Amino acid sequence: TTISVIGLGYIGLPTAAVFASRGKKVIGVDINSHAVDTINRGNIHIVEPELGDVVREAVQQGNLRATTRPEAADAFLIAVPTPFVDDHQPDLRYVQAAALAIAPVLKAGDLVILESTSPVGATEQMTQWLADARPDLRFPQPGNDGDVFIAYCPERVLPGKVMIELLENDRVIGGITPACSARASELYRIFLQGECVETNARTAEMCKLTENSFRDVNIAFANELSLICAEQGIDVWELIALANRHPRVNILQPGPGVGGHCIAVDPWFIVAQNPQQARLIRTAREVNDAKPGWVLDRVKQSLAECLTASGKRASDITIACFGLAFKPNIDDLRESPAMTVAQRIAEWHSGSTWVVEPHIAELPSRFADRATLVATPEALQHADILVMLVDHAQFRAIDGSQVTQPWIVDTKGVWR
Ligand code: SAJ
Repeated sequence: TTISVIGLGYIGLPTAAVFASRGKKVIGVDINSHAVDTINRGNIHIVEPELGDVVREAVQQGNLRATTRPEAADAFLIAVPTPFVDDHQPDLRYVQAAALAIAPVLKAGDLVILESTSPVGATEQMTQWLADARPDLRFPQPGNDGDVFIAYCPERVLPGKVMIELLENDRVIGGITPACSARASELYRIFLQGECVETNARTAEMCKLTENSFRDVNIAFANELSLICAEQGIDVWELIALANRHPRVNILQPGPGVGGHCIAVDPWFIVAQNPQQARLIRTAREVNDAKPGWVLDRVKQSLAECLTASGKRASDITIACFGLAFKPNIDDLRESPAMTVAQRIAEWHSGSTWVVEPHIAELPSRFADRATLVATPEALQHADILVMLVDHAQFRAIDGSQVTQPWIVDTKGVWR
């Protein structure tokens, strides 16, 4: 079996590497020639623990090879981005491009799997694009098998734990027909330690969106509580810890907002397709998206109090932001609410803005010269206002006696 993985990003590359590590011949395809060259040298262009070793070995053993042009294979896995456009409508252009790219090399008996997070119906749509490009082949439809097998099998791995979760998580397998599901399960069993659970394509598409919407709604609940508690003078972290002692209550943690590439995006796919019904899901998105603005307002309020108490001018005040990543203990700054807050502070504040982010060596260029990257001790000693944005383990380990500032905006409950 030769397996082709289209899209060598955060999902496609680990998946390709794991198949190759099981002795399968894997052809990775990506339009980014820098990524292709990097992989062919045995290196990786993304950050994920343990991925580098698996890729290096797979390339050295000749099982993994990358290219910019699709070649014939027995199974094709599509793992390309599915962003949304301005009005939150899902954008399937990369899926379409991938389908059109593999269509010329498809043959009877091949398996095509879509892994990208997709709106309901996307796999049927992809099948149609393939069918239009290859009128000589019969494609499956619900109730009817074809010459080619097609399924939707979403990834569910957690960034930072991809190499473990890829093997261990159960896999939802949504074939266009049961025969398609069976073929897809057979493929994943090459490496999967979790279970393959078969269903149809539409249910599998909705399942992926549901998982991330569930998390978004639950984080929104925690974030809304944090606003309510601030009004009521209640410590939200103590409140949540107490409520969670109830055997059927399990509230998540508030923070500066929701980031990453999935949880802040996927619920919109449901909203876009079901604007009348998806009221709670939409509101959760709005609650989470509003949180960085609320944090900024708290910082402004702290500054006002600090000025009154100290008699200093705003231009003499240093605000230190702790953390930029989109969640703790990673270096990924993309779609990070902490980044949004820090950047907006830097743009608005006339004094110094400092950023403490132990996972990066320099500040992203979008800060221009408006902020400075400093180390934890310097910020703790010399900043006037502290803003805790990401609860990295390093920050949790800070001894409370070192934190003497009266003005603290703590979005993660580290310094309460
Ligand atoms: N967050 C909170 N409070 C919490 C938990 C998370 O504010 O209690 C924030 C994080 O700080 C971060 C955001 O939510 O900004 C998302 O982080 P996350 O750890 O919840 O999720 P991701 O985006 O890293 O990965 C999610 C996972 N989905 C679920 O847990 C349902 C992962 O399994 C998916 O594979 C991934 O999305 C994806 O690719 O869809």
